[in-house]
Amino acid sequence: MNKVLLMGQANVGKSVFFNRLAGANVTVSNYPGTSVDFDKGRMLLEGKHVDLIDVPGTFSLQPKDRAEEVAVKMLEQEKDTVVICVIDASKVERGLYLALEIIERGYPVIVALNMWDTAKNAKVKTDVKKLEQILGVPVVPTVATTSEGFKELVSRMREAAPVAIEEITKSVGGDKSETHN
Ligand SMILES: Nc1nc2c(ncn2[C@@H]2O[C@H](COP(=O)(O)OP(=O)(O)OP(=O)(O)O)[C@@H](O)[C@H]2O)c(=O)[nH]1
Ligand SMILES: [Mg+2]
Repeated sequence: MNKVLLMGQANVGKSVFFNRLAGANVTVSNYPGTSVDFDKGRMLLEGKHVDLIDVPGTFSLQPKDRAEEVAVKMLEQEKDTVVICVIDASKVERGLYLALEIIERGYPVIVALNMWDTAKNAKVKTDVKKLEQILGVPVVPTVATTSEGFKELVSRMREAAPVAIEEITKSVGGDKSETHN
């Protein structure tokens, strides 16, 4: 794996993530043929420098504007990548749609439940372990503005691996024969 994509809806904290994870040598580029800007940097992962990209915010993988089109293209162009899918912890169900779409396409994903502080203040609780079981990918609560959870996030990126979508269907009860109580 030589690239990490930060993906998620608008305003979930992707750029704060990017600034925390990327060291120096950050460059801003135009996506070829568009006026859509994106930041690119490098992060250290298990002793190796890999590219880190702050992908434009997108609601889903069915693009509704140029920026979303770029987000989808960036994902599709990458083979050897891990996706950090950033979700607003106070609106988990909203962000899960995109996370599931990315997982369904076979990319290794790790989910960051960001703004965990805001969610906590609003008394919005998420059963993180349960969500991990359902999705089959690592889920880590984070507060990007303070770096809370970042150590765990980075150390668990190696656990991100492609998931067979049938496994998710099973875990949400789609296949009753596989349900154990
Ligand atoms: N309380 C709290 N605020 C956060 C957290 N992470 C990010 N923010 C704030 O949320 C706002 C949005 O953060 P950004 O990083 O710009 O979000 P983004 O996902 O890059 O947004 P777009 O680029 O518009 O898609 C900023 O004001 C951040 O300071 C967090 O974990 N907790
Ligand atoms: Mg941003």
